[in-house]
Amino acid sequence: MPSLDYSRAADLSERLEQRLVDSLESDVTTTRRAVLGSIGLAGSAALTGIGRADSEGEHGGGGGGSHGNFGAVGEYDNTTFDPHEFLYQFNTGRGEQENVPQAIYEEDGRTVREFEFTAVDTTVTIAPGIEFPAWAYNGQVPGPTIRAVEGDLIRVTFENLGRHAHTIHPHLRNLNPEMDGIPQNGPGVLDTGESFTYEWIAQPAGTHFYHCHSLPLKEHIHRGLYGTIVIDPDPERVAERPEEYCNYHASQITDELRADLVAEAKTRNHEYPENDAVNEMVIVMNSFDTNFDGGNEVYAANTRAFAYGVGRTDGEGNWQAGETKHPIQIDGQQRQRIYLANATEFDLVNSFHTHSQFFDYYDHGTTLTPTLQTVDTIMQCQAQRGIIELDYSTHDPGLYMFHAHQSEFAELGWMSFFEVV
Ligand SMILES: [Cu+2]
Repeated sequence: MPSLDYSRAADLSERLEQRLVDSLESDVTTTRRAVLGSIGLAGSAALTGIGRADSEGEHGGGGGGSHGNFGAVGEYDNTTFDPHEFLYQFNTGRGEQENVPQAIYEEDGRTVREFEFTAVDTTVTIAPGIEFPAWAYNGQVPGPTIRAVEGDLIRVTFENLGRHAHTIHPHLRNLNPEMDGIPQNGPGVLDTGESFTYEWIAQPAGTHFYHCHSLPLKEHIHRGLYGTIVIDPDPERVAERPEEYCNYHASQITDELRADLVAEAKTRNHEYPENDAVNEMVIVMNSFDTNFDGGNEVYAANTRAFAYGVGRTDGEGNWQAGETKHPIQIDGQQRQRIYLANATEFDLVNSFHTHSQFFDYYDHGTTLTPTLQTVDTIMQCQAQRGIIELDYSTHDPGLYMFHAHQSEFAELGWMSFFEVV
């Protein structure tokens, strides 16, 4: 890819990141409006930024000039949460993630996928040097991605080790109100030290959301207590009841359509080899109110501002060892599937836009035929989610941007790239 100028892309990412970090550090009352208009803020006397745990003063030279202070912001120090690893961490009960104790076994003829969740108070790094005081499931934001097959039993043993009362509320078709994870039902909220075992039937197939339902709701969510539940369709059930997975009446289902739906279901089900051919990723759009004024200062895909932006490289797709900020590298010949959820608080909607490519979208992921075809932008309300399927097989290798098309969200961290190789 000799014609591609990776360093120019890196420069731009760094300028945006510099502006964001400078603004967060320079004034505790920074609002996102101030960040966006912050030319004059760069390099101003640094007050203590809220939530800034590490103040090593790595900002030499007084912040960004017109070309930014390249390298001054740089890489993330904290590697306990890696947004690149998070993309591919699906917890199915088989021990995928060290900090998520899990097991898979049969019980009364049903597959049980069991997980141990713990709510803790912690800090998460949202931009280089900027830490946010979070409440988190198993210490990470977003919380661990749970993955099950339609009809399985998901058993979550939940212990609250945080200083506030929490719950886990799943967006699933849940027949037992005791398991709904709200203050009014079942165990209600769990105080510090309390625990409860939630049991949910994995239904319907789709991309779902879970979050704490304690009050005030907006605070418990925006602090970080949320994650996704991916429910894979069961191809055998799809063969029996295809009309439940598409926008067709049972009388309109032909043998051909049925076969197509079953084939699609196999590509979505992690227990079928057909699924191996698809590159699957989880992206949670989230945001952070660093000064607790009820508006967000930082936006991200999977928590870290610009984590999928362009860092320094040799220009041939080889990122240097230890780099924590780089594009999502994908094989152009492989089908790409993104399980996308919106966990943004305070703003009504978030969005996902791809450059130079159009995609199919499955709203809530509950259908096997697209609910939107050939679009390059979708929006999601709070807690809305869906599946995006992308194909770059006809594209030249190189950098393809994707970002929120609320342009201010993009400038405040929610801007990313695929690197097609
Ligand atoms: Cu909570």
